Amino acid sequence: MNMIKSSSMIALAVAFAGCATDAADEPGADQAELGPAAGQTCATNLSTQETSCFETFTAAIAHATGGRVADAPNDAHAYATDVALRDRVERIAGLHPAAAYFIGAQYKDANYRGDVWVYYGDHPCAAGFGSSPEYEAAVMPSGWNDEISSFIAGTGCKEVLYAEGGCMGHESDVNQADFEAYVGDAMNDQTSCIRWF
Ligand SMILES: [Ca+2]
Repeated sequence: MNMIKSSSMIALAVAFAGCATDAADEPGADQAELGPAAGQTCATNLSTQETSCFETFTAAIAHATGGRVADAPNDAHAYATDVALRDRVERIAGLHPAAAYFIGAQYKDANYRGDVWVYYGDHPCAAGFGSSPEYEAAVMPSGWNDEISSFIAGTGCKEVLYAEGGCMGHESDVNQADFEAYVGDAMNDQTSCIRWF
C-alpha cells in the first residue's frame, strides 16, 4: 500500500465519522473496519460475518469464490448480465469445492447498477424453499438499509428480501428469487434483512 492510498484511506476514515481506526496506518490493513471507500466493492462472508472491501469488483468476486474466478469483469452490472460468466461461477463451484461460494450480489439501483455489495459463504445452497434458510444477513451493512433495488443470487441459492429487521415484514417475490432487475415498488429501497434458501 503506498502512502497516497494510505492518506486517502485516513481521509475517508474521518469521513466515515467515528469509524477511523489505527488500522488505516498499517500497510496492508484490511479496509473493512473503515467502511467502503468510494468505488470500492465490499464482500461479506455470511459464514463468519467477516467483511472485506476491495478496490475492484474483480477482486471482490475472486475473494468470494476462493480465488476460482479471478477474471470477472471489473463491472458489477456486466457480471449480473453475463449469463455465461455466472454459469461458469456455478460450474466451478460445483466441480471444485472450496471455502468460498458466491451467494448473492445486491445493487443499490435497478437493473444491477449503482453500488454493489457481495455476499459469500462456505457452502452452496441445496435445500431450497421449505427448509430453514442456508444464510441470513440479519443486519444491512452501514449505508445499505432501505437501499437495495436489484440483486442476483448464486450457487443454487434462492434470495428473499425482507422489509423489516429480523427478516420480518413485506418480502420479495419468491418466484423471482434467482435474480431480479427491479425488486418492485413495494420492496424498492425497503430491504432490512436478507435470507438465502
Ligand atoms: Ca435503491
